[in-house]
Amino acid sequence: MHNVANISALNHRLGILRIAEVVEGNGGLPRVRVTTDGAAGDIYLHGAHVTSWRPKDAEEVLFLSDRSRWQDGTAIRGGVPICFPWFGGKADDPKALAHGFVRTKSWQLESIENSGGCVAVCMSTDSDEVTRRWWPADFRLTYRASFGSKLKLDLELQNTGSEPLRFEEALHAYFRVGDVRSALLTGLDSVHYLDKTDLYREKVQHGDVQISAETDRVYLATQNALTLSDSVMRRRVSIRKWNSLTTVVWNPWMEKSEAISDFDDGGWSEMLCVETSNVLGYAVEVEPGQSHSLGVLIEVSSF
Ligand code: TA6
Repeated sequence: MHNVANISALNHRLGILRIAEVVEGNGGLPRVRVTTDGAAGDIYLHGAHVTSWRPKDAEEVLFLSDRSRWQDGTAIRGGVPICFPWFGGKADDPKALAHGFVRTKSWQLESIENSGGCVAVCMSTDSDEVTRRWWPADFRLTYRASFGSKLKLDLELQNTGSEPLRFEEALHAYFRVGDVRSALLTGLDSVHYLDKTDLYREKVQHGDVQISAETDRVYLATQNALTLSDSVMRRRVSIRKWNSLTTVVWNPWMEKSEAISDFDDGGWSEMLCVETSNVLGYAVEVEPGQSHSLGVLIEVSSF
């Protein structure tokens, strides 16, 4: 389906010479590769999945597993998977794909625009007979990833049907860190969370989040901006979000990551997921003809 001729036709139609090219990525999957004076980045049509972002003079910001699979029907391990229309398992169907069906689907490349060195790549996907088998809804999703000195990700859902829609969503970002054991996530002090490693018990965060064991938490009713401080890479990653009422923080730690076949050895210590989301009781409702957008702005500074 993704043959070289199609990739080169897409590049001919939408690529921007020396700035954004559609190329064959891992597994032969089409990828938009952005290279400007200010930043470099990659986004796959498979899942509209951002796998890399490197602002000028900075190291890679996103974690990507060396053992990721690159094939239709499977999610890429790392980068920024898009979870929709459910998060985790589907409550009423244990056979449904975890985190929904759009991260394993091929999206349409709509446009690539360069504005002052910031390159915005826009992709979309619509409901079809396959998605309706899992979720009987009519929708259009549009995703705009802007690669520049900041990374801006914006996911818009349009309800194209005649019934109200209720869904969960997440930009499940895997941040690369030097050593998660010495990373600090600031901005969630006093926020209540559900601890998925402890039967979803509700707890309260005291101070910064420090990772010293498997961590899988849904922070509730929070729109707070966050800072991920990394004393090994000597940098701070600022994470500002909008239209999002939950933040998920995940690190599988050693044992759990060993059980995940596409996670590389030791990868758990080099990543932390901080996920802009609306999940569980904070699922979003959208009336027919209406839309909703969820977004995050990521910035890096060194120290
Ligand atoms: O965001 C945290 C989480 O829901 C965890 O519970 C964990 O399973 C993770 O996502 C990864 O899910 P995946 O389906 O990509 O293996």
